Amino acid sequence: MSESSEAVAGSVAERFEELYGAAPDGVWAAPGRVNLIGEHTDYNDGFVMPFALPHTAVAAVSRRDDGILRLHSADVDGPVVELAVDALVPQSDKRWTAYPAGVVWALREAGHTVTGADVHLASTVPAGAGLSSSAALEVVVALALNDLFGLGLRGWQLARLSQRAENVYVGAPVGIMDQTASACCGTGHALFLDTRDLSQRQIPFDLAAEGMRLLVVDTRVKHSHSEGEYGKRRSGCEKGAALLGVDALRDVPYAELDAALQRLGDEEEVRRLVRHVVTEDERVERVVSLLESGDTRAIGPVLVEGHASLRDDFRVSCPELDLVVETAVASGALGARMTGGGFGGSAIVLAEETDVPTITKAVEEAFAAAGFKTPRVFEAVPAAGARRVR
Ligand code: GAF
Repeated sequence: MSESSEAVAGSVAERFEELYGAAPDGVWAAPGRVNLIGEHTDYNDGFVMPFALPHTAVAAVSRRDDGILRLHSADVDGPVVELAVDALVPQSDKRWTAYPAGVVWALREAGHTVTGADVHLASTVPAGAGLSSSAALEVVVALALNDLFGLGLRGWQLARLSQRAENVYVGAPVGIMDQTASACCGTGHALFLDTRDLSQRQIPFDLAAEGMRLLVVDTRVKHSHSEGEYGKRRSGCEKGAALLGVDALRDVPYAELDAALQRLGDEEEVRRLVRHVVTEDERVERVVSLLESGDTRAIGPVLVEGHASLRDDFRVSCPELDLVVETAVASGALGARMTGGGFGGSAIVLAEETDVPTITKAVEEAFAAAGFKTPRVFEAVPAAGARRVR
């Protein structure tokens, strides 16, 4: 478990003062996430169900009114980077600074008055682990600027602007899930989100009370969304929607999936993508109703089904993620699946509390036997969304 954001706020503020010569106006935190179910559905206007991790990006920030944006990160070697807010150009920056600078750009592009800032960031969200470290960076900066410039934007609006920063400024074609999770999740709950209109419902998700645990297994295979495979899946889904004459794959009813697949004829790849998205939306709805009826253990097989669909139809898994799922299930887990975009990153495992040591050991041994890097395993309990901590 990482140190709480409230506990690190003091040292982040001190470092800010060393760097910039005065105490920050405030300190904010925004979490990473795991997604319980609903993968690659968000850019198809579908359903997702993430929850926030205790790991956060923490930002000490002061407002400036001279058009200068100064950025520093505790997690990246290098000096303070200084930029002019009116000279920010999409896709001109390939460094980490593109995430916070992209948020400033997106706010200004949307007509909000943001006249500069000094920012020092420190994050405990593992980077490249499929746990939304980038979204946490974006959302924490968006929230700080929202407060400091009195913009009055709601969580979902900050999520939309952060997504725009990532899509246009950074150049990664991601959906809206990660930013909304970071901005809107709540302690002890998973967020059932309709990505079409961002309507949401907080679903109580307290596994400990029922004698269960949710493990995150970071395979330590790094992934990145600006690389081509994510974008190819997204375009394939858009092609499927166009061929079927719908706005988004969300509009293909589950009951009409077979007929839709037939209409796609010999478009084999598009058929697989469509099948994943339509069945995955149905799985999210099934998980919501199981959780709401108190049948939590029964979500396990749905998670495993979701993994098979991501592996075989959507083809975004990798040998390490498959090995976590196979090994965890073979050693008694209730369910397991990859989480996030895939191509590396993390898997989640739902297990009885008493089975956690056996499952963890089995996964570690299987990784060693396969010659894979030692995975990082930790327990995830739904934590708070973005907030001011100081
Ligand atoms: C990544 C993206 F950022 C999300 O928008 C989502 O598409 C996810 O992959 C897959 O569900 O995390």
